[in-house]
Amino acid sequence: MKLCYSALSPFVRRVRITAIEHNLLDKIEIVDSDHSDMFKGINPATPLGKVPSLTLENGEVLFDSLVICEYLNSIGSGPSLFPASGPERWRVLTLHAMADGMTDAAYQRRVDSILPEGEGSPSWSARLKLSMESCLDVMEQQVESYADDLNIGTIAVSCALGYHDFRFGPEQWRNGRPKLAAWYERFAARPSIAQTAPA
Ligand SMILES: N[C@@H](CCC(=O)N[C@@H](CS)C(=O)NCC(=O)O)C(=O)O
Repeated sequence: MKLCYSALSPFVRRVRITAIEHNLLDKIEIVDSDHSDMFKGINPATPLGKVPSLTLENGEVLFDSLVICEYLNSIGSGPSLFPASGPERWRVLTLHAMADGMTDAAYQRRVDSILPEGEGSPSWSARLKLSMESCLDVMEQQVESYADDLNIGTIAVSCALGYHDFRFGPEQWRNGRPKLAAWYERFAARPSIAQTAPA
C-alpha cells in the first residue's frame, strides 16, 4: 500500500497513529506529496489534491483520513479503534467530527496566514478561531468521558491539540482548561502519539 504523505499534516498523523497501533507500518510505503505549487494541490492521486490518500495493491485509491483509518483498522491486528455499532459508535464518530472540524479550522487559518498579501480574510480567520475555541471549551467539559480510551475520536482530539501547539502555540489553549491539559499530557505519552508528534 502507498500512503501519500506530508510530514506535518495532522490528518496524515491520524493515519500514521492508526498504522502504528495496528502493526501495519511495514506494509505501507510512504510517497511524499508535491509542495511545489500550493495552488495546484499537493496530491494528484485524488481529485481534491489533498493528503492523505492510500493506494491499495489493486490500484484503488482511498481517501480521506477517516476512511483510510477505518480501512487500516479493518485489516490490522490491534484492538479496534472504531466501535462496531450502537451508541458508542456514534459518540466516538461525533467526537472525531468535532476534532476533525477543529483541525480543519486550524489548517484553514494557517493557510490564510501564508496567502499572498491582501488575499487573506481577517474576519473569516476570526470566525475560524472562534470555532477552534468553542471546540476546546467543549473538550474541557467532556474530557472526563474520554478516560484513557484509545479510539479514533481520542486520537483525533490529540492530533487537533498537537497541531494547535505546533501552529498556534502562543495562543496557549491550556489556559483555563486544566482537565484537558492533564488528559493530553497523559495521552501524548503513548508511543504512537509521541513518535508522530510534529517537529
Ligand atoms: N478531510 C481531509 C482533510 C485533508 C487536508 O486538508 N489535507 C491538507 C494537508 S494538512 C492538504 O492536503 N492540503 C493541500 C490542499 O488543500 O491543496 C482528511 O481528513 O483527510
